[in-house]
Amino acid sequence: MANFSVLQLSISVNRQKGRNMDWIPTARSTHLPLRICLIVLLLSLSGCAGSQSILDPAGIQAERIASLFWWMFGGGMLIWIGVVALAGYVIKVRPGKHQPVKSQWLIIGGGVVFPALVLTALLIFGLSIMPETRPGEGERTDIRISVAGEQWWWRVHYQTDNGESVELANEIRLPVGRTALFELTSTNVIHSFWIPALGGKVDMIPGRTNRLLLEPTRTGTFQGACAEYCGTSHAFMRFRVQVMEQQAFDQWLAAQAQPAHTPTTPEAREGRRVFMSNGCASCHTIRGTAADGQRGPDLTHVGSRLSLAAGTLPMAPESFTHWIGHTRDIKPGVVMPRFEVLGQEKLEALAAYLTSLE
Ligand code: HEC
Ligand SMILES: [Cu+2]
Repeated sequence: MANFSVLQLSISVNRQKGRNMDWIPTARSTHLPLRICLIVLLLSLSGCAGSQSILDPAGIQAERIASLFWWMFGGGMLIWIGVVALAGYVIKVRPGKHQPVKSQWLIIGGGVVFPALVLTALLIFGLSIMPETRPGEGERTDIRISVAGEQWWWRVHYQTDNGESVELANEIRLPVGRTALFELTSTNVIHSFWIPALGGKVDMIPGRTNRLLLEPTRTGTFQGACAEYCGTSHAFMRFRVQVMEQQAFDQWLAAQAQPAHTPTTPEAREGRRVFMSNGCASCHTIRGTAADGQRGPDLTHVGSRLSLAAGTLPMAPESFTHWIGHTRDIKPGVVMPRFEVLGQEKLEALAAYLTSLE
């Protein structure tokens, strides 16, 4: 946006100098579609970098996909330049001067042989990438994570070394340089699991288990999202991926496997009482307490998460009160009812309790 206003400014300066700049779009004379195109172009450039970009890969599989993209982009540019050059030539050339046989060869060569060769080469290159992202049966991997697509959040299970399964939600942490095998399922509609910086997207189809291998190459926080329209709040179905050093990852997973902390402050204790007596426990599990509901996310260590409600709100006590009091205003269509009736004091007690569940 800043670039756009600089452009406008320089145009108006040029106008004041009395130069003939009529051909350049100006703030007043530009057609609206042209201005919109410019804005969209500038804004879309900002999508090339950052934590949710395929052009800024942070994993082996994503690097392959990015290189496929650049080959296709470069090749496409060359062909485009060739076609434009030919079109320019056709405009210049005088009719009737060239031989029909030669132009026939041009049509067969450029219209049949050339595209067939280019497309075959691209297909072979594309297929050669597949084995690295699709694991074989029984392949050895460093960690196994199963992720189920819910409406509209992610149920995540880690398989620990001693065979335990640890449940959490909307967050995936991975050790750098290790291969992770994802087993992707759904019990409702079709979702699609996608971490652009780490690899390609894979659908989550009811009744099937799809598998995906990812191997991150650097630490950092990346964005994941559902890439298949799955209902009203599809756009709010996101998650964070944190790639960390092996030791930090081991500590984190060990902490996640523990039962919930017992609240220590009076406010947090009151929060736990409110939680247990208002039906929250019928939908949410907090390991180590009587709460064992399955409908919603496991909240045992919800306070340690990076975000709330599948990437919709930042992790903060205010987010808890805001979410619990206004679920359906924040995420239309969610199963969890709005608990505005509890009143601010009880909502704050709940927030104190849930924040303490680190
Ligand atoms: C009918 C089932 C149901 C009840 C009752 C319910 N919840 Fe939920 N809750 C859900 C579902 C489903 C989600 C996931 C919503 C989403 O992100 O799309 C959720 C999400 C949450 C989250 C965010 C979790 C995360 O990882 O992002 C919190 C916190 C939460 N609920 C707290 C509560 C509290 C406190 C109560 C009681 C006052 C409660 N819930 C009652 C179903 C329920
Ligand atoms: Cu979706």
